[in-house]
Amino acid sequence: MLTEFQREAPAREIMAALEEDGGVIVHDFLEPTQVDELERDFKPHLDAVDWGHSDGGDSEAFFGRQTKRLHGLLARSPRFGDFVTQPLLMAMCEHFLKPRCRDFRLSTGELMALGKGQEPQMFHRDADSWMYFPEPRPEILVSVNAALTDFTEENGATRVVPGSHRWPRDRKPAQEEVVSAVMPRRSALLYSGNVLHGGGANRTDEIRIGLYAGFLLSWLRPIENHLVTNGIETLKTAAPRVQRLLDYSETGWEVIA
Ligand SMILES: O=C(O)CCC(=O)C(=O)O
Ligand SMILES: [Fe+2]
Repeated sequence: MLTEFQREAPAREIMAALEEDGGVIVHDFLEPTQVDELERDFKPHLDAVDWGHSDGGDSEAFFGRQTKRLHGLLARSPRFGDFVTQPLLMAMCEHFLKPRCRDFRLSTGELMALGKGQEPQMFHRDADSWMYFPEPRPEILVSVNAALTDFTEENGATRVVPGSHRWPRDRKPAQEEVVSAVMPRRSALLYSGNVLHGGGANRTDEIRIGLYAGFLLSWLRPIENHLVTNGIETLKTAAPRVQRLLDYSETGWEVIA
């Protein structure tokens, strides 16, 4: 099961449930104005690309055909900086990542839109992007998928297999072990990089939009090169804590400036 919390719940209770089940739902995670502003900022960028377009890799087998995936999100919305540094996410990183690194980094920020006819995504573990990591693998990645629209059973709510972050690699989930992260707009799914999950099928005319951020041990290489996807000017003017999370440093970039 996925335990559901209000954002005001004690962080240690949320982290304990996340540790136990590999995922939790947090309601009212985004402020009403925050979700409106993020949606407004991203909309023209989503509208500008075709379905099936992913600017972070073109593996249709993994992402699907009726989906849009956008990166470089700080350049598209300055509010993305507040999103990725909000206290509950930082508490999650402190809890799961800080014991294994001096700091943590954003691996990637991704806007995940699922359109009509999107097929269910294969179950996977996001931390498998770092395949070479020795097993049993500790928590190296923890993520949030925040609902910019309602997530329903019909429109593609993320499917999660609670407890599977502790399963042997080859164990497959039975149907009754799968839970859909059904949640209203403004809620968020927090989950372990080791938990089996995948996007659901969208059998509606609605577009389901999730705002994803994955946080990684600072000594592993992020999926996204934030300097390239966002551009130097965006990172140069970001708040210091956002710069640190996106691994911006003063030196190096001037050679291409
Ligand atoms: O769209 C979703 O709900 C999840 C997508 C996902 O897990 C992924 O692309 O890694
Ligand atoms: Fe995933």
